[in-house]
Amino acid sequence: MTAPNVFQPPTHEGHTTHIGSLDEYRRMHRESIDNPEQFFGKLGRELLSWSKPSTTVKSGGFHDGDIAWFLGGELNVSYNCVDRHAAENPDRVAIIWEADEPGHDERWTYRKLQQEVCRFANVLLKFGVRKGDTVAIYLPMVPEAAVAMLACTRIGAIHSTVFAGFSAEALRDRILDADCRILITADQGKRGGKTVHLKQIADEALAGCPHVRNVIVFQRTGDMAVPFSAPRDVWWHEEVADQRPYCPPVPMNSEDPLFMLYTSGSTGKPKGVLHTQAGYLLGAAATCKYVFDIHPGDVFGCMADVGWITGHSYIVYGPLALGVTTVMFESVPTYPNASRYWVMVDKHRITQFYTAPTAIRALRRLGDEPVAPYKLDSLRVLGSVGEPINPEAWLWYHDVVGRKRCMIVDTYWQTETGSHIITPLPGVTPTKPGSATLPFFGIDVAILDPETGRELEGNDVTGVLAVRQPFPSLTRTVYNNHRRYLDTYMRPYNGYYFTGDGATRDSDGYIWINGRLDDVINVAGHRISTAEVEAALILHPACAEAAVVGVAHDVTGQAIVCFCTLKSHGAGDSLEKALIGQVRTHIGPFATPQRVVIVHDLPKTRSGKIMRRILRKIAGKEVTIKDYDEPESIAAKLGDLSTLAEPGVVKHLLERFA
Ligand code: 6R9
Repeated sequence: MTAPNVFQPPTHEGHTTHIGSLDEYRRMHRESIDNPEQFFGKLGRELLSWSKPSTTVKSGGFHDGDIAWFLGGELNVSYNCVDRHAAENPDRVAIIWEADEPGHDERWTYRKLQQEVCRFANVLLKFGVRKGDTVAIYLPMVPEAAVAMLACTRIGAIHSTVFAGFSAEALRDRILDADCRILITADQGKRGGKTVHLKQIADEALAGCPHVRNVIVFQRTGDMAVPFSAPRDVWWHEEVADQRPYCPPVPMNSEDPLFMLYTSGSTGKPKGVLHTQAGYLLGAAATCKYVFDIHPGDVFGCMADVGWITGHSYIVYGPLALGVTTVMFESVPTYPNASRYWVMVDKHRITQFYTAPTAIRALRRLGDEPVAPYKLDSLRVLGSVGEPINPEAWLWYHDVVGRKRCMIVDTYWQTETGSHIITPLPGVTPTKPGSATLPFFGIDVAILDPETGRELEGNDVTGVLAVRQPFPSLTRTVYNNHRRYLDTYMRPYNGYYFTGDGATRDSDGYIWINGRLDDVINVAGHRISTAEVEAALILHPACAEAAVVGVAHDVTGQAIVCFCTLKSHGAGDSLEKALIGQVRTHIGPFATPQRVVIVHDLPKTRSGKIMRRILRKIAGKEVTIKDYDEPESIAAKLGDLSTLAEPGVVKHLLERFA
């Protein structure tokens, strides 16, 4: 592996990574697959504290959907994430909160975190929450969001965190599906200088949730005009003031439910993906340790929101289980300007920085100047998550942010997997921009032929990404719908966990994620990944972002349609032609797009994922500007738009595509 596009893992003076070489990784990986009982039994003893050791390490399987890890064992997640560190290092900083207002931050020690978690756990008990009850959390990015989650785990309640960008309707559906009786929210949220009216939205949602007994309201802004109806509504600060700062952690069985998190499938209503105690926590802690090479004293900066799985595993559970400092960032990368991240990295001496390709591309679009003045010398590892990262963005991250001295970890995983499953490791994996590289411990990757389901052996193969054997942090069920769990993940390819993504194993055995299977376009028998076309488009100096979809075509089966945003405004036929040429030269004439449409904005979820479903329908002319005046027809044709960050983008796209 000496090709120019391969980057050897960097070394840092005076620092030794947990794993020292690719050979060592290969040995450990082999053992984790051949002897998972021994491998994970040992890891579970090393990384977690148990009130009762388990009697078996691994049981059950994909076929019956009865996977279980560490049966017979007992532990408490909040004890693991808080108490044991508070006992050893009470003054160590657990959470750095970087508020929306530039220059405002708070540092919470493990001692303080323990007291606040205990006080709030006692509040939950006061309001009748018991082991096994479900609690809805609809909070902005404040430390109290972590406190609420950890307090639930302390008493064995199951939390269902709903991202604070979701609408009232989406919140209502999730509260109803999980049958939550308690909602924890805030008066308002702050994001990029704007106010989010959380309590008002929550009230709207609750109009349809007669079973919710109490709403615990955290005061973020203190705006007196916020609606409040006692006795249902109570103030967080008033309630905790009356509580004792200690609450005994309830020992939980390894397979008791820990939390659920709703995620949308390609069709139908969102599913409540359920995770359990020990396996999930072990996955989060182990990946945090090895993928980010976390060592004591590190300051871990994950820029996700706690409302998504990335926030659960890599803001709250993973870093806190390891007893390091985690950063909670309330703002957006461009507020008050495009240097916000870098100011923060230098200020808090962040050692691992973790964000999404969409943010990297947005910042890259604004040039190198906002990054240049900052030292960024505390950084060792830069992570990427959520979607395939195109090589252009990867290289910018590596060169301009990482100054060519940081490891880039392109971490592939899902809400369902709970923690990383394919990713490079610092000190170990030579990286190739755009490849998630190699499987994590315990992940037995298979690439299947989509039609026959047969395994494609060897290298240089493309197919369906699946996993051959259970691993600790995999979801155990869809809340109240085990049938859907089996149908979605276990039945499509019998004996495998089906990821829903396509992947290629290249000639070196490296995995490249080709995106969701429905994003792979087949043009005249050639399978073309939308990600590949997008990566080609973005290489054009004028192109900022690209989203590519397949539309039905009479002759070739499917054809490629591209939506592009530009770095600076301007359009014209010549540029569209140049972008088409770009794809022809970078992939080949068979990948020539039928059309390139220049747009101001792409439809994205609030977590930054491009909603190709919408583009596919617009490009396929399933919906046109004529439909726009009939909201019902738009909804019927485009499906659920509740996760769309900027609803106005739909009209713009329809106009551009007319
Ligand atoms: C963690 C998270 C999961 C889907 C997944 C895949 C895409 C995530 C990726 C990636 C390529 C990566 N995805 N990470 N694709 N490279 N490094 O994002 O969970 O929101 O459930 O999304 O995201 O398509 O199937 P989730």
